[in-house]
Amino acid sequence: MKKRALITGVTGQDGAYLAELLLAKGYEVHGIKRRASSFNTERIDHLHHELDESGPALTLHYGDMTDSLSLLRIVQQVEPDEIYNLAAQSHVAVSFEEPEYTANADGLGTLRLLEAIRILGLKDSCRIYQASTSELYGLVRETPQRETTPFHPRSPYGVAKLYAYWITVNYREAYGIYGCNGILFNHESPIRGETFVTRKITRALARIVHGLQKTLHLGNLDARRDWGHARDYVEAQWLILQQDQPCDYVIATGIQHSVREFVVRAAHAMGVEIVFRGSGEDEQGVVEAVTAPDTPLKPGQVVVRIHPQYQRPSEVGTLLGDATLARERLGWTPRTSFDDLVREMALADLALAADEARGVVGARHGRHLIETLPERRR
Ligand code: NDP
Ligand code: GDR
Repeated sequence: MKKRALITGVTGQDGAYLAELLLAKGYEVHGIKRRASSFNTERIDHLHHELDESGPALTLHYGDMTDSLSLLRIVQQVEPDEIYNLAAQSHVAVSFEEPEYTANADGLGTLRLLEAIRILGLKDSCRIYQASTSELYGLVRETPQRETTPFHPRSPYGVAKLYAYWITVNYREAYGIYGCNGILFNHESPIRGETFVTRKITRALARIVHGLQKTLHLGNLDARRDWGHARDYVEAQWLILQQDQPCDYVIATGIQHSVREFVVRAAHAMGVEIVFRGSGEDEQGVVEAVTAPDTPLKPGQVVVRIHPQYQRPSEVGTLLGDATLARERLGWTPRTSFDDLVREMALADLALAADEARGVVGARHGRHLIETLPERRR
């Protein structure tokens, strides 16, 4: 019997990598997508459209984390062995502008799924993974952060995720539901959303190199993050649900870099040279990047400007995780180094910008994933 998994947020970065991983492991995979006025399945189209002998590799259901009835119907219909709750309004800065929606989707959405499991009598057959986050730590009380570090979220997003964290723990304690939190630190990839800082940097620099964009505007260059690769992190999500006992785990690399360092590494991977001028604190500060004189890439000057629009009302200045528990109990360690992550993102976005410059329009997100799929699914 194939195991059945339900992924909320399957159209997002992690959803796409996780769907691919579970399909490769032989799961029957179902995903929830929401109705949109334009296509929103770009990252998973290569999985969704492919057929094997037993039907579509990935089955999609319309639903929304703010709509209890749709969630109840889908959980009843699919009867999953494992639910991965990845759906969320996941942008920290946006959560300051849409705090109520963020609380509803990210906080109450988790409650709705847990209630569906309970009401439908699936508590002994269905395990649930909750996509918790290092944003719970916010104003850090201990470095590095581990499972026992006190929480102090700094955004409506962080606060909504705090509710989701605790309601998962509560349903585990109150009803014996197998529910686990993965407290994941930032993880990125070539299919990362384009408004998160890493992808914003690689997209913009690549477009600048190809003459498609002039300037990159950024906020706090001195923010420090523990960045890993999404491909490695979805493996941890799966491992977390395979243990005898449910538990909560920090997933991180244990290495920290600043946004400024990310810019420099990405520029280096693209053969352009960054010259910093101005300070991160100075809103008028200007950072200039000049293409190296010997580079075959388009010569000229690249300007990175610090813009107050990208500063947050309350910032999380530094995050650094300690994933010792995950290493000891799950046997999980990150495989991708920071340099390899940056290089992979930089090269993918250079290729994308080159296509754009040539006027090629196509399935942008799915492309690199397809390359990692087994032959039969291509
Ligand atoms: P993305 O923003 O790439 O994906 C979010 C997904 O949630 C998308 O599929 C989105 O759909 C869906 N979604 C948003 N709102 C709703 C809703 N109301 N109903 C149904 N679906 C909805 O996030 P990631 O893949 O990067 O992250 C996955 C999860 O992990 C999120 O919960 C995030 O908060 C959390 N997380 C992420 C980390 C990271 O560094 N990436 C670190 C720690 C936690 P659509 O495509 O239509 O927008
Ligand atoms: P984060 O990721 O807030 O950590 O949340 P993001 O990439 O948005 O920001 C990281 C840091 O970079 C600073 N920054 C900028 N950020 C953005 N988006 N745009 C800019 O122009 C910019 N300039 C500087 C930010 O201030 C911040 O300090 C991500 C999301 O995936 C969450 O869902 C997840 O829970 C956490 O990671 C862990």
